Amino acid sequence: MVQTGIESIFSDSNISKDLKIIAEKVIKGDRISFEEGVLLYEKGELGYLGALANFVREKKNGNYTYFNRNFHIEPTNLCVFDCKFCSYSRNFKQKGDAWELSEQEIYDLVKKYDGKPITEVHIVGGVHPKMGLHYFASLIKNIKALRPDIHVKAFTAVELEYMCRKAKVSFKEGLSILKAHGQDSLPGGGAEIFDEGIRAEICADKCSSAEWLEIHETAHSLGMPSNATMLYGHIEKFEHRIDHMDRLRTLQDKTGGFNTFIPLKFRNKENQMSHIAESSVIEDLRNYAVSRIYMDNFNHVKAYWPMIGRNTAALSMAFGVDDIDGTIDDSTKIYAMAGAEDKSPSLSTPQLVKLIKDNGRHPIERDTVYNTVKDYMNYDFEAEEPALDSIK
Ligand code: V47
Ligand code: SF4
Repeated sequence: MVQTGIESIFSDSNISKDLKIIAEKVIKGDRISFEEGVLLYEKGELGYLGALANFVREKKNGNYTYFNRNFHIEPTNLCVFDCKFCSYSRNFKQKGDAWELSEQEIYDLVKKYDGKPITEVHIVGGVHPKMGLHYFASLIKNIKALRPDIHVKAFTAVELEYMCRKAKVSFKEGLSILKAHGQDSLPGGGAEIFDEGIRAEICADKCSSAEWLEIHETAHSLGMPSNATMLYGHIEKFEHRIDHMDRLRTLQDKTGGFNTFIPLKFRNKENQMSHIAESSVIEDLRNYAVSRIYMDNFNHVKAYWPMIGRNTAALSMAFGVDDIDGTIDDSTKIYAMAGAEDKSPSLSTPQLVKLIKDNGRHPIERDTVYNTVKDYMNYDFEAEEPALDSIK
């Protein structure tokens, strides 16, 4: 296993004493404190952060970079909430270009993947008062009847809080109903930034940070794993990012139920925060690295390539990232509408494998919970899987 650049941290005389102490701790496998996390953001330059994050990444995941074969269903973009950063939702007064898929349209979408070796469906959307807990429970049951082999990763904590409140059930009851109908896990959305002051400014009316954490804790207690995201690069400060990660790290100590941490770069097109400049690619890479170093009890850090583009995703593999998500069909609109690099986010498996190999990493197709589905290091696509990803 190659651990590039780690010695340079100690030999470089330009590196301050406090950063050397942090590096020593990380190399020994000790946890860094809140203050040390903030210091990494304030003082850690790109080379230092990359070397340290790559050390952690290779210790946890070797040279592997994971991806999965999934597709997205977004039942609607109508939403009762008004997050200032959201380019995707439409409200009920000005429906404009809003969509509401019928049940049949959703099943037709699932059938499009008949015979395709997809392992996961990711279902999220706007929060629609007519699409409640029992509607979604039966929808999931029917999707599972069409594709019993598929893992259903569905509903952000924001959607779940609303569904449970409307159905007048506790989070535990609501999640148990969804689980009994076939929901396997939760995606990481809706977390944004946990700091209550920032949350009040960017997404005042949706579930609170405490509710987000309670829903994920409850899901873990029921045997439903989940992911966690962090929306960064808007009005938050470094200490808010560390506070966010710290609350997740504490919950992960308690439950161990998180699969992966996903930093999401704020994109500024067509939303109420368009006046805020986007973070630079360098800041994105620094942020992946600090996340990898701070989140010592998360096994994986994911770069969501449809959001940051394939070039930054490729670079991120040297800054702590070991997962670049999946071969996502172009039904994912949330980022295209917010100004993401990849307007039609679809990479075939051979393209994704090439991206990973060209960056010196070992491509592994995983399922949602990181079991290996296939090792692609020495795979010959032409000989073995002709036109695997062509979905018409
Ligand atoms: O919570 C919305 C973000 C999230 C913008 O769990 C924006 O595998 C940037 O959580 N700029 C939803 N981000 C998507 C999500 C997700 C994505 C991929 C994988 C997984 C997973 C989860 O999208 C929202 C919000 O944080 N978002 N608008 C924007 N303008
Ligand atoms: Fe609705 Fe989610 Fe957009 Fe917020 S981020 S407005 S909850 S769709």
